[in-house]
Amino acid sequence: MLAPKQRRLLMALGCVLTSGVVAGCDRSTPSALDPSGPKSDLVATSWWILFSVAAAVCILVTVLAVVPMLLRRRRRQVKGGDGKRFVMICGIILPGLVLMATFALSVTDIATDASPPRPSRMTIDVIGHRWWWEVRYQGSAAVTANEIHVPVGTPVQLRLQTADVIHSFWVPEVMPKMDLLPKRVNETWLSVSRPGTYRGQCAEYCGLQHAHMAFLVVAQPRADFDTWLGRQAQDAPQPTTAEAQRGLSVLTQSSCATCHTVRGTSATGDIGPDLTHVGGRQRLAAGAIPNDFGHMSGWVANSQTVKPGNIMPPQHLSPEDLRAVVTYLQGLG
Ligand code: HEC
Ligand SMILES: [Cu+2]
Repeated sequence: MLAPKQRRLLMALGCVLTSGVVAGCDRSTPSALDPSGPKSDLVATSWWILFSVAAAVCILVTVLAVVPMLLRRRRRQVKGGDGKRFVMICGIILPGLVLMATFALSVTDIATDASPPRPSRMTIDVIGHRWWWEVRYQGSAAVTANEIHVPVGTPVQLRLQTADVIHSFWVPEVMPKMDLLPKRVNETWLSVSRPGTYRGQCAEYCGLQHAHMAFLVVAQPRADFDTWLGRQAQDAPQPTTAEAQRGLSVLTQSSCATCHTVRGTSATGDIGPDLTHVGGRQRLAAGAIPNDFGHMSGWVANSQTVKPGNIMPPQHLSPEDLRAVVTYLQGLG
């Protein structure tokens, strides 16, 4: 029988272990062990190899430590051997071999990760801002924010830069982290093997709203992607209703235009996200809120309640102007 103190200790240990396992079962958080691309396949495979090696070493060492203790308890004679030889083999040679093998694995993985299997035909510039992502497609007028569409199964070249501090680009199911460093362009590539939407996140603490610096990677069949890109490259559609027309005037005549661009209008600011096709995005403010009339109105009226400390100040518009500008922006699909 266990003493009460030991029993309590055992129960506490059980709770810690099971809560760890249960937390790992949450499917809504993207996991690097759920790969959907060649780069994340590489990460997941090497994770499992390293985990198995570490687990095997852990079990071996535990057995080697516990068995002699049990034998001594039973007062059995432990055969004395040559201690030096044991230390030489199990303490130096064996760990050395294991470390060399895992090091070799990491180095080959880094080399494989560095270059795409096929040359990429498309380049996307991603610029990190506090606290959102600017996305530009080379060879196209398309500019978007916090939503990166790519054709499925095709390697895409990424050029990562930052407009302010260090950020880190991470899409757990698609690719490992890559930092965005001031005054530097970090080149990497990305390929998604299955159509779908994958959540990415800034993985380097960059200030107050770092946690609200998410983005989506949307992998589409080639034809859908081409349609999407063609539309994004166009100027904003002309307003068709009186309400939307009023919204356009509010946008171009108030402070919005000093920070935001809507291509095809006189708004050409470059502090905030390009709003030319903002109505078509799934979420606003780097994943913080869904993109619908209500959430966008709340954001424009006072984004500081949604994302305190972000660069967009509260906008003092009349209720009619607010409704008009949001109607106009929601119509920019
Ligand atoms: C001082 C600059 C500034 C002004 C003025 C400004 N904004 Fe912004 N806006 C920003 C920044 C920066 C962001 C991104 C904030 C973030 O996600 O952290 C933003 C985000 C947005 C977004 C969300 C875009 C997206 O894709 O996530 C909308 C919509 C928007 N602004 C509309 C407006 C409207 C309408 C006005 C005028 C009434 C306006 N803004 C005035 C800087 C500004
Ligand atoms: Cu960041």
